[in-house]
Amino acid sequence: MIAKGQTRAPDFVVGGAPVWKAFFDAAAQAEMVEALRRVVAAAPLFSPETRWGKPMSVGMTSAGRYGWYSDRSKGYRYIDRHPSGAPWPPIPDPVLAVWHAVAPDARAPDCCLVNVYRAGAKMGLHQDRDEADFSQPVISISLGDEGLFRIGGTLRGGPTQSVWLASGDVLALREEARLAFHGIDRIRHGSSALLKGGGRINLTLRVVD
Ligand code: MD3
Ligand code: FE
Repeated sequence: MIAKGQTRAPDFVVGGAPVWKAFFDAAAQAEMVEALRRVVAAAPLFSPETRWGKPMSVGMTSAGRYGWYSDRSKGYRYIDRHPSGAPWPPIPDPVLAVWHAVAPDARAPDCCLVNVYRAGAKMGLHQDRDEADFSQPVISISLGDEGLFRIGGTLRGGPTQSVWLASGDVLALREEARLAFHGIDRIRHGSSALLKGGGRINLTLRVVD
């Protein structure tokens, strides 16, 4: 469990984004996975379609007032209900605790996007710009198998840096990193024992409005 107001200096910075390695321990990671099982039971994973009609390889759902969604007809956006019509479940407390620990001055997040990477899943380089206020950070939490994260600048095609993100790692995207191009090139399937059958979960906490 993360104490509110717990602070720790980041371990390093990549592409302007501070990284905290193993911000929380294996017991806290398992607690978070249990909370996420309840989120997925209320709001089942789906594979959004890109703007071009191709299903993404990452399974997704959300918690909070808004969830991220995409389909061929309307493209990328936030919606206030799961595609089934059910309300999004609340953001679990242990997840909120991480936000308040690393972004104490930010507004409360209103979306926790849950990305599930099974063997072979990846996410191409993109910017996150469907939110209204880029002065608010995005906080990323990694769970399970390691993922190779790539981050560049605010222009597509510029130089990039890569770093492996492991279970319990936390990343803050703010200031110049908030609009950086970023993605996940590959997963080291089976590198963590946290999730039965392997896989990687990434949570991103966002202020949408
Ligand atoms: C840099 N997720 O959900 S987390 C995403 O691991 C997303 O699932 C990846 O990119 C994942 O949009 C990367 C790191 C991350 C998250 C949000 C960012 C980096 C970011 C927002 C702005 C800049
Ligand atoms: Fe992103």
